[in-house]
Amino acid sequence: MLWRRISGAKATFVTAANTFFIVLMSLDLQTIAKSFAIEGALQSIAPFGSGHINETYRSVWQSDVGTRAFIHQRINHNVFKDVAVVMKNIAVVTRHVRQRIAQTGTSRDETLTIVPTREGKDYLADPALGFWRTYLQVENSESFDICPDAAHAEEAARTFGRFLAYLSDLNPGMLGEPIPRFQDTGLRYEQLEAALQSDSAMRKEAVASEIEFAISRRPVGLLIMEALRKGTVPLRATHSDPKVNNVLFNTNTKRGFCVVDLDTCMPGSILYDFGDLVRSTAVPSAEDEVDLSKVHMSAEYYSSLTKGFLESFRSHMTAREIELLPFAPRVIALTLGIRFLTDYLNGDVYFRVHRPQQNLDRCRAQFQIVRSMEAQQEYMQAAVAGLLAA
Ligand code: ADP
Ligand code: GN1
Ligand code: MG
Repeated sequence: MLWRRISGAKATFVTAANTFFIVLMSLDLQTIAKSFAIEGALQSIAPFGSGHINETYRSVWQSDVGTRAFIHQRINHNVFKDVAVVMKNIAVVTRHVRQRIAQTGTSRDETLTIVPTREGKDYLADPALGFWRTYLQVENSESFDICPDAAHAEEAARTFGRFLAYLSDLNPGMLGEPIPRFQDTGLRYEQLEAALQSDSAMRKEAVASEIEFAISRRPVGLLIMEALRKGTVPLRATHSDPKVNNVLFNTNTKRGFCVVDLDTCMPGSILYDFGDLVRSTAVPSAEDEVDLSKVHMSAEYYSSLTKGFLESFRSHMTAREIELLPFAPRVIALTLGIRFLTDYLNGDVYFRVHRPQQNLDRCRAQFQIVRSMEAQQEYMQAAVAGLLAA
């Protein structure tokens, strides 16, 4: 398919052989950008961000009122089968958060603003070009793939905590499940099993120790789902992808003020959100780091994250949520490691890869994070207790 070839060319941008595709891509991108209700003249459009799932571009427009930037995203239809559910959830969440910011929030917080198509729809669905949406670019903002320091960690957690607090009175039933059973670690084990059975990419032999690792940690892996199932932790409206690069910081004040990447907002446990925040933020190495001696959870970052999160979300939490809080990062690192391993076994069909074995390296790094968290479990519990007592 033409668009696939064009997208593939994006990664190898510079070679002369790709020029033809780059020109076409930019024409298609212009068509896409111009399908949305934006005033003025399009000045430029270029790739933006570094996510594993969607493709993100930034465009700049000039009009009578000045220069404005927009974010265009191609929604990954392989991952998000029902784009209508994704976009409805985002509309519900942003409306709710905007109301809460106005009523109770600090004035510096913002949320995403969907820019409709010229037909007034929340997204563009085109048989050749795919599914696209557009947001206003949040001005004066920056995000970090690797958290720069403990102060940013604390601020990221405080910002996610505020976001969850805004959502705390949204009936989770108002949200659909854009990816069914997304948070369910039990399902991730089932998917690993299925991948092993079919061994479609014939990679099973190489990952015996990773499989053994995953199986040996199963009881801890199921902790959050069991609590949800028994009803000992509540089902809430959650973000479900609170990576550190999904919080925007103000470039001047350095304060967190906007949570983005709302594709996976859905009913679930906030333990998943806290856990994912810690596993992505408190590990100051790349997600696919191959030198495992560099991969560990920073106790300092963990404490800062816990402090920031409790500060803004503590008043909404139940006793059981607090009890499980120090275990959540371990559950989520294990779960994500299993997801990377499964995708590696399936031949890299879900997470975007830029080199062979990247998903296996990502899996190994997550399992190394699990080991690091296991070694620091007592500290993680004591830090929560200490902060609550303070
Ligand atoms: P992905 O699902 O691929 O991670 P995101 O929605 O997180 O895509 O977008 C990628 C990056 O683009 C984010 O990490 C953030 O830095 C930036 N970004 C996304 N939306 C906006 C926006 N509306 N304003 C400013 N930056 C944004
Ligand atoms: C994906 O879209 P992105 O890159 O923020 C994934 C998350 C993983 C994350 C790991 C819909 O997030 O679940 O935790 O990669 N998103 C989806 O980096 O699967
Ligand atoms: Mg993202």
